[in-house]
Amino acid sequence: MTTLIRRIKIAALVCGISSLAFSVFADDGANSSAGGKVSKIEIKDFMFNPQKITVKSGEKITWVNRDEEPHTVVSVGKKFQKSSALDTDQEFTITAGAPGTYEYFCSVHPKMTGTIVVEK
Ligand SMILES: [Cu+2]
Repeated sequence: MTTLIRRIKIAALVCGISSLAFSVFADDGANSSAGGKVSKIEIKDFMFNPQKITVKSGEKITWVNRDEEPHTVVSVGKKFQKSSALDTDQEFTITAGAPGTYEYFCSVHPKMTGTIVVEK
């Protein structure tokens, strides 16, 4: 019961957020200089793993959903492009942009949070 109510509330939240996704992250000269390094974050058991990662600007970050439940990756403050709802084994990739600390969460399960630290 409570889960259902939570989902309805979250659905409303997602609708509010969904329209204006813009990207501070992409557009950084096609990231070729970083040597194509990709950091992977697994989504499993309703957690982002690792929950905190440090990458260099220009590197790629890929999330993959290993749960049976759909999850999303949404930047706090819309600092980078949000994912669609990721089904099982579906991936989402961004390119790290300006140095800084970026918090994100799953809009379906807002208690799921993670942090990306981008270094120069
Ligand atoms: Cu989730």
